[in-house]
Amino acid sequence: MKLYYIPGACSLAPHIVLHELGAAFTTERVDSKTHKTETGADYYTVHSKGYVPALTLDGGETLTEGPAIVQYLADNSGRKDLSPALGSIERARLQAHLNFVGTELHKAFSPLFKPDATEDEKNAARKKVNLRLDDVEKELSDGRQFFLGDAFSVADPYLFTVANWANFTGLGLGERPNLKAYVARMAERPSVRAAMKAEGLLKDAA
Ligand SMILES: N[C@@H](CCC(=O)N[C@@H](CS)C(=O)NCC(=O)O)C(=O)O
Repeated sequence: MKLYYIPGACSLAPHIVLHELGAAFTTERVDSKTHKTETGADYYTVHSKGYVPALTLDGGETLTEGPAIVQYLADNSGRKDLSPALGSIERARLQAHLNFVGTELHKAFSPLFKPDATEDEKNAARKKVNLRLDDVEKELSDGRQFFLGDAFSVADPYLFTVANWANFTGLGLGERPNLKAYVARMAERPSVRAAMKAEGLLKDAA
């Protein structure tokens, strides 16, 4: 398998899942400005929409859309603990959490990464992100260790990746003790450290 990624972008989530699974995979970095990959290939030939992540499977098929990729990886791994059984209420909750991160939190951040966004657009984005981070804080306030409850699932790499953007956009995680502790805990997880190190995000890591 080959994962196409931009360092620190939402592609970090499937990258973490691949490490979590101990899967055999390679990576290819994509330049977000030129849409060329590190080998000089035109990324649009991999993913017609030009954004990451994309995962090319060993058989040559390419999967896109982060939530679909992490679900596929979980379903096709030997690890039954990363995603609840098909048809269960817990499975629907996993889908709800992946969708929440994708459509409510991830996309709320987008203007903060756009060089041409106006200050008004950025302020509106900060307001929306704060609202959604508050939602996550409330959900974590029952003492759960992971996004779905007491067990790590493929929703965690996605929530960690996106929530952590607050630390890179000057927004910060604010007065949200549960979310701060969650992000700190996830940042110490070996799969998270391995993926972040591979993307050059842990400069001082050995
Ligand atoms: N709906 C897509 C969104 C992916 C997305 O927003 N990717 C961003 C990075 S987080 C990207 O590649 N931006 C660069 C570009 O659009 O050229 C998914 O969930 O996979």
